[in-house]
Amino acid sequence: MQVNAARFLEDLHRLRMFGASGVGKGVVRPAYSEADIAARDWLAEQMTAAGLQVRFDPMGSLFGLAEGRSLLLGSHSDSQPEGGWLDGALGVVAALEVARAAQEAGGPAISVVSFQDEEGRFGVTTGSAAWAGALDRDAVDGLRDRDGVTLDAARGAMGARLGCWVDLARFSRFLEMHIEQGPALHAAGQVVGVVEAIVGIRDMVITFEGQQNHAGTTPMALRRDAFQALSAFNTRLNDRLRNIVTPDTVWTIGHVALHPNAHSIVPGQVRFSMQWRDGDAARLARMEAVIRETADDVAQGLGVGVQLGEIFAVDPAAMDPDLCRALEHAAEAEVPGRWRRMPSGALHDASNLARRMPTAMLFVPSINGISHDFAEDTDESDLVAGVQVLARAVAAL
Ligand code: HGY
Ligand code: MN
Ligand code: MN
Repeated sequence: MQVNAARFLEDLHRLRMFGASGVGKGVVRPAYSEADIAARDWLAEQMTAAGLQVRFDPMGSLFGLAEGRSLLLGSHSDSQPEGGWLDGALGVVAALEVARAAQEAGGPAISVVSFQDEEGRFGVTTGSAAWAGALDRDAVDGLRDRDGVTLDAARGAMGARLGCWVDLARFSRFLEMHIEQGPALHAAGQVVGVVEAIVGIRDMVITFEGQQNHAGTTPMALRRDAFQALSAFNTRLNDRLRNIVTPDTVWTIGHVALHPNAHSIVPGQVRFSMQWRDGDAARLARMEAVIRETADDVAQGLGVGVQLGEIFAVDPAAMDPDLCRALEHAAEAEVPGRWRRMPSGALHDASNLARRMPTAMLFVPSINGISHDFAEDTDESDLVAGVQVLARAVAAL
């Protein structure tokens, strides 16, 4: 099987024009945005041209279906609010290229997918979670983004494209190519990472309710300042987590909405995201207990109210050993000695798929380990080497 490197790179660059940020190669293509839907329409055309049958499922995930039972390859084409050109897009275009190369070589049959909302505008890996049964398909409608828009309203923008669910039994295995999004491969001068396991994640919204008041006349001792509650929570949490985390554990407060967010008003409310990740589900549960306890302590101490929202959870997922071996053999053949086994600290659609079929992932380096930023990039020679490893592994399967 021979991939066409020029065709692959050209398609990758064409995809990045949908929602191009104008800053470097960055993209702004969040789930269900105009740019996201236009990108999916363009991808659907490429799938049709490759002889695949196009189907959008009820979430808006786009499938290019081969006839009969097939391998499934792909990733996602939605982006973070400020995203790079490769996160997700690489895996979708690599899948398309390998499907075309396989057809030109006379087999095997390969289907392609671009899952919807991997980046979690409405939760965490929403499209693949609903498809694979990790999320209740009937309960997704009411999920809300950070501006309060419901998923049902947002996906309405996809209109008549939306069809019925694709039967999971059509697919024998799932392979996802992705950028590493971290520093390990780039720092080591390596070209390929074979993912052994993907970390688990917990994500919730916390709200502190204080008392909005005048910033000039309200004595410090009488204030119930929501920002001070967040500040105390963050400091105390970092201190209390120290005893239970490992150097690989991560936690992030990434979105903060302070109300009313004005210079001369003591803030009355703060609503913020609290996310934590680790490869060990038991540690994730211990962290949750500490987070809840710390939020309660801060609320009591400062006389503010606290609400803890629903938790979005994806458990740590091991990759399929046989598929990993196929990727390792292909990596050793294509880039001898320049690959490694590694965990993934980023979440992927593969986490949900691993519950339902043998699943594996392949990484290529991220320059300086940067991702979820317009500056995200990878050397084109590494992109091509990665897709060649993927094609070789697929041929061997
Ligand atoms: O956040 C993640 O790990 C993924 O990029 N959605
Ligand atoms: Mn991704
Ligand atoms: Mn991402």
